[in-house]
Amino acid sequence: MSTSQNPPREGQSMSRRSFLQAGTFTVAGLALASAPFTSHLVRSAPRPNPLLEDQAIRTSCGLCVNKCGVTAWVRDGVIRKLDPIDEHPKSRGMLCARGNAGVQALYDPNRVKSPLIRVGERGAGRWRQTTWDEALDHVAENLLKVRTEMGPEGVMFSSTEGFQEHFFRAFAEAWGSPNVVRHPTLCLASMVHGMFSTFGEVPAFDLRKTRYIILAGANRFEALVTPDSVDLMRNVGKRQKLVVLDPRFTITASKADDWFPIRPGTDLAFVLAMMSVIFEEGLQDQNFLDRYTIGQEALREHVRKHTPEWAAEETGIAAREIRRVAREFASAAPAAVFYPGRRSSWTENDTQFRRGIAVLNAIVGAWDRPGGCLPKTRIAIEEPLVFPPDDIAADRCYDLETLFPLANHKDGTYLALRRSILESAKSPIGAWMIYKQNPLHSVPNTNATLEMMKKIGFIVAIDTSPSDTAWMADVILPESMYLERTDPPHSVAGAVPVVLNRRQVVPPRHDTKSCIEIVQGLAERLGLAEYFDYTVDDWIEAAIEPLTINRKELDERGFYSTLEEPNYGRTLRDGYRFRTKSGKIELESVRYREQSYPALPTYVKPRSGRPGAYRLITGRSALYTHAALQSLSWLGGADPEGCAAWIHPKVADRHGLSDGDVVRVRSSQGEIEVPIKATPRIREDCVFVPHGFGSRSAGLSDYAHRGGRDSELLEDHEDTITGNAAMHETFVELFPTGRHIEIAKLPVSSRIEGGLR
Ligand SMILES: Nc1nc2c(c(=O)[nH]1)N[C@H]1C(S)=C(S)[C@@H](COP(=O)(O)OP(=O)(O)OC[C@H]3O[C@@H](n4cnc5c(=O)[nH]c(N)nc54)[C@H](O)[C@@H]3O)O[C@H]1N2
Ligand SMILES: Nc1nc2c(c(=O)[nH]1)N[C@H]1C(S)=C(S)[C@@H](COP(=O)(O)OP(=O)(O)OC[C@H]3O[C@@H](n4cnc5c(=O)[nH]c(N)nc54)[C@H](O)[C@@H]3O)O[C@H]1N2
Ligand code: SF4
Ligand SMILES: [Mo]
Repeated sequence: MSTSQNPPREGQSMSRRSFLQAGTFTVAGLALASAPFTSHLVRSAPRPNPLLEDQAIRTSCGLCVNKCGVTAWVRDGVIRKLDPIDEHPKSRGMLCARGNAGVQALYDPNRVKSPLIRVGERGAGRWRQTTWDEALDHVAENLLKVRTEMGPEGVMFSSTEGFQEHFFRAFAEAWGSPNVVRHPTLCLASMVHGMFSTFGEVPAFDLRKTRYIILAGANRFEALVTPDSVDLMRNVGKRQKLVVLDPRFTITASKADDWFPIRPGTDLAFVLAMMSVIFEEGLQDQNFLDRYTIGQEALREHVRKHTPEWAAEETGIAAREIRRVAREFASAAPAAVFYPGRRSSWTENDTQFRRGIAVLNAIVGAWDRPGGCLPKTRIAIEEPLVFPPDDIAADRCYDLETLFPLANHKDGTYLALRRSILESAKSPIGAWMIYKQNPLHSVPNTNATLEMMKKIGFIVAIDTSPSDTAWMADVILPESMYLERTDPPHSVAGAVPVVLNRRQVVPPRHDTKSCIEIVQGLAERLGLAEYFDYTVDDWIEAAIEPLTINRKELDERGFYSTLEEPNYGRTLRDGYRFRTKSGKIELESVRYREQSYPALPTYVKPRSGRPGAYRLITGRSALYTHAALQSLSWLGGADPEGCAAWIHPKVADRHGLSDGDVVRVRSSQGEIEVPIKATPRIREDCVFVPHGFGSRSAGLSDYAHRGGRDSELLEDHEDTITGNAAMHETFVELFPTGRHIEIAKLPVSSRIEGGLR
């Protein structure tokens, strides 16, 4: 790296090319499917740093769930470059393309720069800039009005995880509303349930030591999850064999030894057939089964009929391949992992599929041993929240306990909650407080969410950017960006647990506040101040009290961990009780049986579409986080085709379409227009619409407006056990529009019209 690649000064721009060269990891995200996979993509050796005179401040990235370790190089109060932290146990020396673009996100002219109160129609984009005092008075007044008319339960709170989410949730609790919903039922609720109901916990995966790994639609080389993505990138092709099941030839598939373009929704058939082969050929770990599990006889009987020949019909994968994979997997065990996936919002039978994966890992004994699934540990830190003495008295506006008796009730269930609001004559919800969430993209069926918004009199979005959802709110309260905030430390459970630290790198550039300050401002106005009687600094001091490190050392290191290597075998000792009802690994679930759910992983044939319709699949790219960051020119500009829908060349021919032709994609719920990319990298019966494009907010740059909003198409199907959204149960039809765009030449301006300034 030469000095000419120094980061930009404020007002200066960095060319896309120099950004790409500077990015440690960018290449992986952009690599063509055929690009060679070399270890320089994940670099951990120290590199020459031309910025030595700059101050180096260590913190945690805030641009997605991973919270990677980052060093910010600061001179004269300006962040000039972000670098990875090489020895970080979670991100392991990686900072992805998005993480590098954090500099541009910070200096993005499109940020919300002060509190905004809507004037004119909702969504018309006319805002009045205001002071925090006035904005908080206005919000408090409206919340009190709702409390008087409807009780505290008339306010709904929704949020997505983050270092400051505690404060928002604590505010909902102090306020006293049970109508709280978090992101898991859009994301991983069914995976979590599948793992819990089998092992009593959600494991980590020993991907540094595993010899064989199966990823079913878990796109770890694009949808990054640390440390898993980095461990795979370092090992795949060397001492590890990778098998990928995905209807698309993803970057991950391009690095695999075997790629099977499985028919969507049939993965459990593959898993059951693997189990039938393993039992049939005596490849199971019998000692492990006898000692640690219950239900093996019932399971053996259950899978007998699920032969590879049967599964071949369901999945489209040849029986001999299923047999081969089953044998290879069992012979590599216990250093083998069938990875349970991350976004498990696929089908109505999703929890059963994820449980099937857990059970398969168990029968080969790939648990708590090197190279297998590993129980997690967590470093205890204090959480000095002061909670109100009384439990919340009011009932939820929907009967979650009856609908999904075994679901995680604390996090609510998004689709069921929305349905209850839409179906009631008089809305049970008068105000909606939204923290760090963009439901107009992330919740299936955008039109239904818009309808719900019409029934809610007052909506507040606490966001860092003018997202589509913020644009439809009545008040936007801008939170300071992660690089401008000191946050409470975050303890992340894992095979090697770690405490992450977030420290302010530069002061807020605009009139923004952090969540705790926003909550305190509201609490003061609402008579709840006593529950928020602390500062972030008080919190941090209390939180790290149990650690053998002080605040200064934590800030210098950027993280805290005590283990280098996993501690194997803790749950395999005599007398250990798994946190299931029986205390054993449950191949057959006691609780499922009690609730009349199938207690053994049970396959349900996926629904099929109307003639001429294609199954819609969705998912992410390495360059964006959900529907955020598309507006940054460093990312969007590097990825002109990213917004295009994938269709198979035969499908393109059938409809007379070629690359760049704009097609209308229609489902029962909505329609969008997107350019297409014809590629043999997708099955013929599927259409892939990349997630998060087609934003409508005029506060975002043109890049974010490219393509279509996939969520407009999704029907509201849900998993039967957890209520997790089921996002691959929708079928779409294609209608050429006759228009064509040069996708490589989509708008390159990052200016916006109207709105915020
Ligand atoms: N760059 C980036 N990284 C991220 C995120 C991000 O937004 N951007 N988000 C983070 C979050 S919150 C999450 S939950 C994870 C998500 O991580 P993943 O779940 O790995 O990511 P998705 O892109 O949603 O992956 C869906 C994949 O499943 C495939 N698929 C669809 N249907 C089927 C099917 O029936 N069977 C099989 N076998 N495959 C199928 C799709 O083609 C797609 O490749 O990523 C995390 N990491
Ligand atoms: N169609 C479809 N829907 C999906 C998915 C999909 O693949 N396809 N994926 C699902 C998954 S796995 C998940 S996890 C969910 C995610 O759903 P969301 O959590 O709604 O998604 P994000 O886009 O990450 O929204 C985060 C919002 O928070 C803002 N933000 C970012 N940082 C901060 C901050 O520090 N403070 C504040 N206050 N705001 C901030 C961003 O600007 C953005 O508007 O979406 C789900 N929905
Ligand atoms: S994966 Fe990328 S965006 Fe996510 S925390 Fe790490 S560096 Fe940031
Ligand atoms: Mo997610």
